[in-house]
Formats: sequence, structure tokens, C-alpha cells
Amino acid sequence: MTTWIISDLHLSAQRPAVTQAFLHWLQAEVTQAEALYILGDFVEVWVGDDVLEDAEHGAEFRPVVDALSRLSASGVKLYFMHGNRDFLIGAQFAQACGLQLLADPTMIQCGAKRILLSHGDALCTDDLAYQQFRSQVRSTQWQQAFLAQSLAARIAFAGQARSQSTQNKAMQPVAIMDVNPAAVLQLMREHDYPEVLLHGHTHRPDVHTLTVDGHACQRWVLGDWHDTAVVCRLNDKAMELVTLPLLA
Ligand code: LP5
Ligand code: MN
Repeated sequence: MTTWIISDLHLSAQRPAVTQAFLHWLQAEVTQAEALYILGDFVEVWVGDDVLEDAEHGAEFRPVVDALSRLSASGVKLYFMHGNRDFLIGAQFAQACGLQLLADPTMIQCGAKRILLSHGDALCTDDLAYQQFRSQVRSTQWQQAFLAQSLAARIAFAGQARSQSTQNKAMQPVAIMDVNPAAVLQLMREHDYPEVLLHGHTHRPDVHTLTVDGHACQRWVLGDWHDTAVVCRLNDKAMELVTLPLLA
């Protein structure tokens, strides 16, 4: 049986073709699968699960929620890990979709292979401004205060945060926005040298080989869903990155 691992879809009403491609792919491939792991940045921005109940803003997510819920009910196991755009996805969204929320990182086992899953943003330790923002917005206190605000206010804050992030990224060297090699080694060490670390976030799909304290390891990086998507297909015999054509 096949397991699929995806990340960085950035689903939004601004790019309906990507949502359509995702829904089509679920139907064509994932209905036959054992499990689907979504490793964050599933949506472009998430400001709280009450969006689902909002007549204006919830409608765009309904087809996706319904499709995932049907898949889950049919027996496909669905897992979700937060990214830096959707760390506010909570129990209500997870329940509506039939998803199980995962901590970052989470280890899975495929045959003899141990695979450590992560979104990847926590590994970008050279990006000090981002790491400071991350520790602030991942705190329970900050999240409670943010979620207590009106939906309109949260959407406005998210818009400002997106503009500021786009400006910041344009000004800093691209190397800063990749994973830090020492942070990767440390994570592998802490998790007893899994054969594979698999993450998204950087949108730089590739397979890197490395040696950590004498252990042969690999770092697999998923791609985002833009003109194409780069996802991971996994079964007892093979693990591969697969490129999906998205836009006709
Ligand atoms: O996301 P991306 O690819 O542009 O860049 C990320 C890092 N940026 C972020 C910020 C998000 O894009 C913002 C949207 C998240 C919305 C979540 C819910 C609402 C929260 C509202 C918060 C107020 O993750 C970027 C990294 C890059 O990846 C590569 O790794 O470099 O990090 C930064 O740019 C660091 C900045 O410091 C982020 C600053 C955000 C500004 C927040 C204040 C705005 C609110 C103003 C209120 C008066
Ligand atoms: Mn990300």
C-alpha cells in the first residue's frame, strides 16, 4: 500500500487551479492509498478554525474539507503537521477533515527505514528574525490573545504579516532561508540517526546525502505546489520524489 507525503500547497482562493488539481489528485491517487501526510503550509494563511463557520471566508475551504473528510471516512489515514502559514489549524479543522494532528518532528517507520518528518522552518536557524517571530506566535499565550480578536482583525493582521514577510525575504540573502547544516545534524542526533529526514518549507526539492557521526543519512526536501508539485510516494519497496503536473 502507498503512503503519500506532501507539503506547501498554499491553497488559496487566488489560485483555484491548485485547489482543483489537489482535489483531482486526491480522487485519482489517494483514494487507493493507506495514508496521506500533509507537512504544513497546506493553506496560504490560517487565522483560526472559526473561518470554517464564516459564510464569506469559509466557502473556499468547503470542497477541500469535504474531500478529506470523505477520504478519511473511506479508511485512508490522514495526518497533518503545522507549517509557518497554518500553525493555527486546530482541533475543529482536524475533526472536520478527519485529520490527526502531528507534532513537529514526528518519526514514522516504513519497513526497516525510519523517516523523521518535519515542516522544516525550525531548521532555518540562520533566519534569526523568523525564529524570533516563530517562538512568539507558537506560544499558547500569544495564540489565545490572537484568537480572541475578531475574524476581521485577524485577517487584517495576517495581511500585514504577509506583506512584511515578503519585504523581509526580498532583502535578505537566500542562503539564510535554507536549513542550517548544524541544526540538521543536531536533529538527526537527537532522534538516533533516522535513515531519512523529510521536510518541506524551503521549496527546494532534492535528496541530500550526509553522514552524521558516522551514520549514513539522507535529507529529502519536498516541493511546493505551483506550476508543478513535488511530493513523496512511499511503500515497502520504494521511496521516491514524484513531480505532479498541476496546471494545463
Ligand atoms: O511565509 P513566507 O514564505 O513569506 O516566509 C517565511 C517567514 N515568514 C513567515 C510569516 C508569514 O508569512 C506570515 C503569515 C502567517 C499568518 C499566520 C496567522 C496570522 C498571524 C498574524 C501575525 C501578526 O512565516 C519568513 C522567512 C521565510 O519563511 C523563509 O524561511 O524568512 O520570515 C520572516 O520574514 C521573518 C519576519 O520577521 C516575519 C514577520 C511577520 C510580521 C509580523 C508582524 C505584522 C503584524 C503587524 C501588526 C501591527
Ligand atoms: Mn513554510
